[in-house]
Amino acid sequence: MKERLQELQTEALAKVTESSTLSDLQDIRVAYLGKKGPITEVLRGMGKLSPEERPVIGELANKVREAIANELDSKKAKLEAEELEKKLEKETIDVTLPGRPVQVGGPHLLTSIVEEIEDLFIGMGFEIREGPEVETDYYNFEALNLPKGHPARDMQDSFYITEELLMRTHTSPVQARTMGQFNGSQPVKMICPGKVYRRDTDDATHSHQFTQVEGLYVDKDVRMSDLKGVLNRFAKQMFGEDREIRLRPSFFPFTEPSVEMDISCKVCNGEGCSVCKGTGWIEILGGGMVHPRVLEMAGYDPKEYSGFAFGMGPERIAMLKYGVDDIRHFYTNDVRFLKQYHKA
Ligand code: 2NL
Repeated sequence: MKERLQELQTEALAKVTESSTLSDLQDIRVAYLGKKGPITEVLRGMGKLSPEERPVIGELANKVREAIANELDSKKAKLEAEELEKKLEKETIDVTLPGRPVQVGGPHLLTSIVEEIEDLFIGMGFEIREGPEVETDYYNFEALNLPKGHPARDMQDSFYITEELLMRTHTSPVQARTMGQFNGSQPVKMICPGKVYRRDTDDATHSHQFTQVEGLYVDKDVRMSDLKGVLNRFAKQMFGEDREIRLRPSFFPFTEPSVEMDISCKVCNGEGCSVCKGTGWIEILGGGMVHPRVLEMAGYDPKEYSGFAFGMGPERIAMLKYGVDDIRHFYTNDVRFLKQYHKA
């Protein structure tokens, strides 16, 4: 029996040495130390031994069991350590590799232009005011001297929501609302930037949604020369101190008299070229003296108060300033277009 136990130990230890996986080890453990294993079998047969032999064999069996278990444990620890080492090696991170570039966004060209216009007029004492894009028929048309039946109110030209509600076609209703709030009690000096909507077919120069910045200055004794001075400062700050402006007579239902402002063409210096279509001048915006009926409807006495107003399209300003040839570039969001205008 002694020899049998010794044999078992030698055999088991040899197998442990040969084993190379954790599941091999588990198989060996079950085979030698399990309930149906040879050592258990030896111990079970101890009843047949003499009382002198029993403790000797018992002790030996326990030693053999312990020796095999120890060997299994230390081999297990060794295999686990090796496995961990392999895993760590596979997961190694090279911290010296250069980082992946991160795409950083920036303000949209249109946002930058609108902010530039805002800053410029804030510098001349104008306040910024915003209002709803869904407007009532009254503030969008009626209050601006565009009574029912006026050709500019054609259903075909505006996005109507109901008979009384539509997407605003200009930002002037924000100004009509502001004047109405003050109701003739104080001067108004404001600009209102924002989105406007018209039922146009999109092409290089038209977009069904575009941007407008309108300005309004109502006070006692405001004159056309004030309008000219403010617009002259705007044009020079926006397009360069070397630019000249001129005002031409025009027509808008909400101003009387009405004007359009041109700036001298920088491309040809007034000589005439393809950009200015041979005239030496480029149209920038429209404006005029607020129509007395518009003042009256908002609660301002036209005998006491006068005012000027103007409106411009920031897309057009940006197109002229940066040579953008298609208004749709502002709304299709091609990064190759957008990233050209990031300062940072
Ligand atoms: C243009 C011309 C204009 C106005 C806008 C205005 C507003 C009020 C009263 C009177 Cl509350 N006028 N706005 C006046 C003249 C021209 O815009 O070409 N815009 C792109």
